[in-house]
Amino acid sequence: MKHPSAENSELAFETRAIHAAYAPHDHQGALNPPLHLSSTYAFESVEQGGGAFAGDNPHYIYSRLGTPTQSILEQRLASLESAEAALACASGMGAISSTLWSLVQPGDEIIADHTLYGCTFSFLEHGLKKFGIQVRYIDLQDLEQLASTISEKTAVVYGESPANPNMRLIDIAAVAEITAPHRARLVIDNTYCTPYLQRPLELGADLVVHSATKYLGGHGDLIAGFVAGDAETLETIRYYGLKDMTGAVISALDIHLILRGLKTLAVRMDRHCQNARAMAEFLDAHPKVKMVHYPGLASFPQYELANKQMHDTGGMLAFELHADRAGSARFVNNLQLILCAVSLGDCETLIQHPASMTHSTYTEEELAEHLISPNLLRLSAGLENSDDILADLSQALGKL
Ligand code: 4LM
Repeated sequence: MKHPSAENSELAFETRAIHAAYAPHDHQGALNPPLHLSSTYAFESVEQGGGAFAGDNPHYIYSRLGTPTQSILEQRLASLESAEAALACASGMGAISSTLWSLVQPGDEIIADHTLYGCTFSFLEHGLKKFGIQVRYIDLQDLEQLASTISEKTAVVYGESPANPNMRLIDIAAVAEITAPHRARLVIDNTYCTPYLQRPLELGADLVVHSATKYLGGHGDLIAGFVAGDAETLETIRYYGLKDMTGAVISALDIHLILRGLKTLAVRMDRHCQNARAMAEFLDAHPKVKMVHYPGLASFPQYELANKQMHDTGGMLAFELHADRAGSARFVNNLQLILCAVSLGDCETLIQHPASMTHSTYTEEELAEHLISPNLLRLSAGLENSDDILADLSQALGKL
């Protein structure tokens, strides 16, 4: 009997997250794919090796280009993101930088949304700009501004939805429609949603990038990333962006941990969403809270767009207190169960202050220009019982 992993496109998302691209019976019944701890692969002859290098035969060559276990992970990730191909990398920044190095050359422009994760902003602003790439930051919610800014010089349109940290959404299908007639490729960072909640390629994006450090790993014990899209572009990113430009190669252990994390992604995401919604509703009703940014609240300005393009409203939220920066810091310091830490998508509920932590790569002026409030706090809902999380928020708010 053939395990259905080989013909997996008919299976549901949750099933593919567990079975896609791997048949245990082809590997002595091992439920989990064996790890290949080999940096190099032996050829039977010079001719076979030369053929592998020339791309004439599919032999593994050297682990910077991929390993058998990595191929399973990449096929599984591609299946989940509805992509032809995927490339696993050593970090989210490794995936983003390998992708962008592959798509741009001096004289090109990147149009990026106003709000980006701090190191992505820094890579564009302090990295690529040094090499003659123009970066224009616009409000990707403003479709007229995009239509009047995009030109044949634009190599990439880049955004996150929801954006880290202020939760602004991009109407991916509408942006894709404007981008499609141009040479520009639309790249969406889907870290906050995971493919369980949102699939940008199905909405018309060309490439999707991820920090797999977050929900995909899910347990705060690895750093990894991936990019997915059409097979031809992915080949360029693997054999140029990653192989030659960044060398951001994922480790064997991290491949295993992501394959393990993917098996529980769907059930974890459901709980992350439930807990985030409980926190958002609790904070929204609290007199000491000025503003809550969560796509699942009816007061969220893009509530309808969230319902249209996301299957659920996610595990992340941001909020501001009726307090200054020092007061907001005191609130965080008074939390007991909720931990003050960057990163997101872990089992533990985490809180952080973007202006001084994840987004400290922006100057004070840049924070304002890029719509990031200096007093904003960001919460990543964990998997604890929501009563315990709400009790912790409540006691710390009580001390304000
Ligand atoms: C954080 N984020 O926000 P690696 N894309 C997005 C991200 O949030 C991140 C990356 C890429 C945080 C890290 C400290 C939307 C990271 C970069 O950290 O390189 O896997 O991903 O807390």
